Amino acid sequence: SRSSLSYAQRAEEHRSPLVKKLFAIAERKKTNIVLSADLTTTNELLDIADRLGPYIAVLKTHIDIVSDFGTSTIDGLTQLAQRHDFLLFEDRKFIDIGNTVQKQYKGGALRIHDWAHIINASILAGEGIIQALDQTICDAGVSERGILILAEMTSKGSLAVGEYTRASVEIARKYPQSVLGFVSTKELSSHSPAASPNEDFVVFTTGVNLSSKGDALGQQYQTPTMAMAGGSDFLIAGRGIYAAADPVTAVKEYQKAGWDAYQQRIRS
Ligand code: 6AU
Repeated sequence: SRSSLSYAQRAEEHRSPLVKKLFAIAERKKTNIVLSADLTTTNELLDIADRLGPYIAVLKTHIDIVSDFGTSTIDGLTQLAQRHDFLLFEDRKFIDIGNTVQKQYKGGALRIHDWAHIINASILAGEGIIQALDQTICDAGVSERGILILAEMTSKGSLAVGEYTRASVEIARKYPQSVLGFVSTKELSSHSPAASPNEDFVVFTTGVNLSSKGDALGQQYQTPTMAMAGGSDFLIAGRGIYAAADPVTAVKEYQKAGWDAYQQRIRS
């Protein structure tokens, strides 16, 4: 099955140039860590990206929380992504009608389409949101842009479960050009028949922490080992890494835990 294949094997078979690049980075750097860099100033964001860049595959931003956001924020991130060989994922969680999300994605103050390789979106509004983002990506003709559908959420009492999660998978299958996979707590697509025999969605799992079970505002965590055993491909961790006393030591611990669990999975 898909989860016993290596990133290198999956890179070879995958139709998406962006997924090929992502898997190649993971193999080269031996990391499946996505740093959730939820820092609120440009200096702090760029500093953590520079220090932890060598150990991560993807840097995830919430660019709208950066209080002094500007061209230097984006230029800095883009340069560091090239220097340290990682991709940029803007965690904007698009959720509106198609016409609005196209404007939020392509232009506006944040110019997300210009610099973020990966974005995420919710299907609460129906298929039209994915259609709209897919259209923007396909029309722009830039191959290195993709969407993750937010099929579940890690917060307590999340309503993104059951039929909603199943519908996320069904919609993802209709947009193979732009939908790379999911943000979810576990692998989802093997439970229902694939539209194509080559289907290979990438699973990004958030709510990952080595030492905490949650926070005071409803976040719920699992460990890297649990997430990888559940079929995750990339582990998103934020406070567990950047808020540690020594973030470099912490990111190396997450990198090792994630990589060991991955190797164990492809061996079994
Ligand atoms: O490791 P943390 O708890 O410090 O940060 C988790 C990060 C945050 C959340 O906005 C995000 O992951 N997140 C997401 C994403 C990535 O879409 C979905 C979700 O269900 N839960 C979650 O925490 O930046």
